Amino acid sequence: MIPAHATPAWIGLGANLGERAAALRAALAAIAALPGTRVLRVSSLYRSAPVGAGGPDYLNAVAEIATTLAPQALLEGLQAIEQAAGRERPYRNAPRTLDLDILLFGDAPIETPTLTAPHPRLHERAFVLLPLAEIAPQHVAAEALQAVAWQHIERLDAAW
Ligand code: PH2
Ligand code: MG
Ligand code: MG
Repeated sequence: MIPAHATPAWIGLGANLGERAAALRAALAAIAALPGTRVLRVSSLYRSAPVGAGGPDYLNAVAEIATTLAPQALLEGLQAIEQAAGRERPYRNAPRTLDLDILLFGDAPIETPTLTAPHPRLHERAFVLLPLAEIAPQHVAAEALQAVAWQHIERLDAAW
């Protein structure tokens, strides 16, 4: 049971190395297993070329969770899941087996040395905005979608 004081949050999932869909599936299960955390909704899978980086195409999705964890504890839980998936960080925006980003955490903005929410690049990226709009249209303005409409991205029909 997740109590009423749980905070809604939206997590961006991405991978462009290895068995991408399997990694995202495993990540969802691991997120659901974090203390005090439930996965409420999950978008479709989306495929796109890396934005601002090189390497193979990404698979991306967005999940809505409810959690009693504090933002920093959630961040550390997500980073542990990335590590367990073999995430390496040789340089900025390097291809990765798994990337889990806190996009939104509750209503109030968060600004700490380790975490900024809403995610600072949320509105620049179709690979975040499209899956987010699918499960949380209240958080995505039509103008934001129009601004990224030039970015090539494909929603996969395949089930998770
Ligand atoms: N993540 C990045 C950089 N570029 N491009 C796509 N298509 N999908 C991503 O998840 C992504 C990216 C840094 O986190
Ligand atoms: Mg990212
Ligand atoms: Mg990240």
